[in-house]
Amino acid sequence: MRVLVLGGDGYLGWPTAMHFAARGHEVLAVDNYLRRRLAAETNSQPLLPTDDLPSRCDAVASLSGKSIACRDLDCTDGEALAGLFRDFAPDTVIHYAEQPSAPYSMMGYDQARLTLQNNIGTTLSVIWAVLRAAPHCHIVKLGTMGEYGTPNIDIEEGWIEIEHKGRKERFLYPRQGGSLYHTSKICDTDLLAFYTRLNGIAVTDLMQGPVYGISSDEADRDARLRPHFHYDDIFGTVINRFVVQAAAGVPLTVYGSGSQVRGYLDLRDTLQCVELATLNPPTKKFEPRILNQFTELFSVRDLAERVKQVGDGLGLEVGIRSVPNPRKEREEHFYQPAHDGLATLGLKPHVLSDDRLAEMIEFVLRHRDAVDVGKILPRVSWA
Ligand code: USQ
Repeated sequence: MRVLVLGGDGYLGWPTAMHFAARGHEVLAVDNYLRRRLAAETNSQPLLPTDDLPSRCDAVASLSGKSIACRDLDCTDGEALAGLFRDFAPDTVIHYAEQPSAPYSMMGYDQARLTLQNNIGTTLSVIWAVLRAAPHCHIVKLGTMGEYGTPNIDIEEGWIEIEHKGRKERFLYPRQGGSLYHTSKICDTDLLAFYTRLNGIAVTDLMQGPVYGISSDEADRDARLRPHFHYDDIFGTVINRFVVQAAAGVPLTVYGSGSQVRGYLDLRDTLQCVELATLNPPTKKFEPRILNQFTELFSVRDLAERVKQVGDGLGLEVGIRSVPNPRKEREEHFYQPAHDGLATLGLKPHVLSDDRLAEMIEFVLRHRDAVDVGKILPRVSWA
């Protein structure tokens, strides 16, 4: 297949490009390095520096003989993106080209505007590039479980049937984002649903939970192929942050009571899920397929205790502290999201084992000198 990866420089985009190239697909990775720029502006650089896309594509070619093409392009530029679709004629576009951080989106007006303009702008450009230049291309879009929030009823996979005054209708599941970032993804889903309803384009919207992990099978081959790994309060996700905190001797930063539950997954399972979605396009026309993408539920407190237990086993003395929650989120809440769709397509989850956590902590210990503890405490408040 011809696979276009938008956001191909990112934590998930780069391993995705390598994963598809390793399986013989023709891959074009596109990025304008927005996340790198925002990380530099907010002093949130990753643990280790990473090369730019052309250098990493060269490294893949010399190590494996597989080629990944790359382009520096702003995906909000609809004309340029449509031109790219015309030239490359993708069978699938995997759309990660978004500002991915909830805290960043809550910093102030400029960051709020950038998040909305970039995220909704890229999604609109992708839809129009498909309509204008590649009408049979399947859009695989990375959404987020955070679109649903934490409602006091079971969360379905994207859709819910509601009976009201004796009549029934099927709707997109009600959404309530916990940050402006999550709200931008809700808008993306609405755009995708609207244009699918109108034009019958093929869309899969993957509602993903927080991802953890340092590497992937392809990235393990060489240090130059590792994706960037954030542990700061803005771009780092919670398990990655706890692993670095344990290695650096900083007490784990549990926000509030730590009873918040989310659905987590290993980075390698993101790759599996995206591949399963790509190889099995949706069968219903005029409706996006929505799949909930996570493998295990944990509370933040459970995670902190797991990381502490594994870290202590490695001879570290890991502390846990409750810091005032900088976010406005429910801490005590019901959480029961369905996630059968990807399992039905064949997902074989990697669970969060003690070995996996130990491997991650040991990796960070080898790079302990690169940790800047000034990036750990939360700097952005929702208030
Ligand atoms: N948390 C802590 N301590 C920390 C960091 C986070 O207790 O040091 C808590 C947060 O309050 C939250 C939970 O851990 O309750 C998850 O936070 P996170 O920072 O790992 O995840 P989040 O900001 O929600 O965003 C991440 C990715 C985003 C993706 C989302 C999936 O950055 O791109 O969409 O996970 S989800 O959370 O399901 O919306």
